[in-house]
Amino acid sequence: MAAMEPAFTFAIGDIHGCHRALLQSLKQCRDYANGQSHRLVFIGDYIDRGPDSRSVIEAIRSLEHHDPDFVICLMGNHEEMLLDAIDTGDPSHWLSNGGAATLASYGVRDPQELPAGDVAWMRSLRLSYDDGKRFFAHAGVDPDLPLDRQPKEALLWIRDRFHRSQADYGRLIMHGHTPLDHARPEIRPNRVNIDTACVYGGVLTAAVFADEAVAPVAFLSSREW
Ligand SMILES: [Mn+2]
Repeated sequence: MAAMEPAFTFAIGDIHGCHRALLQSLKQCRDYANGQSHRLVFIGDYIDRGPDSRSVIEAIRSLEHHDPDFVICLMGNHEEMLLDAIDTGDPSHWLSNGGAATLASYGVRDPQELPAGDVAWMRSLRLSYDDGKRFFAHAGVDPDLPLDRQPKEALLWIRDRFHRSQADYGRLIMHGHTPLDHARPEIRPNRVNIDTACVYGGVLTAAVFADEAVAPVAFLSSREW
């Protein structure tokens, strides 16, 4: 039997090792839900650049472990870069995109030394999530393809062609991946970008969904420092 629809869904943007902002954001979500059922959808990019990727992974895995039906964890392109570093033996691309901060948070010098459990968890992450009203993916979607035939490359990496598109997908696309300047999410008729650049001095955003409305009914934001 499918799990009952929760009263609220919270979609949380790119975290990038900002553990303190994540804890604040989770508290804001709990306070907003005020004891009512809620689902958490993490948009990916848990690691890299910020101060404590290891604790971010630990916190999110713990949430998922305790409530697997109501915690949805998407893969980001940074998780893919880490996995590629391990699989190819060449970490240069990952390291040039903030991977060193992740290694430091684990106290290791080589991606091969990362804990097997955390690496397996990253491999297990889903690429998208469709709740019937919204389609969640880290970077967005290829506007020329149906939602059920999206390539991994688009879901994890796409930018301009998706950002420019005014296509009606039949779902509101919820995404991150491209950091925004003004610490405010970008709201368009067909998509909402919630990467408010936490790790660059912005905020971590949680979009709130409730009732029958397709669009977010609120945004909660928290800062790292
Ligand atoms: Mn990102």
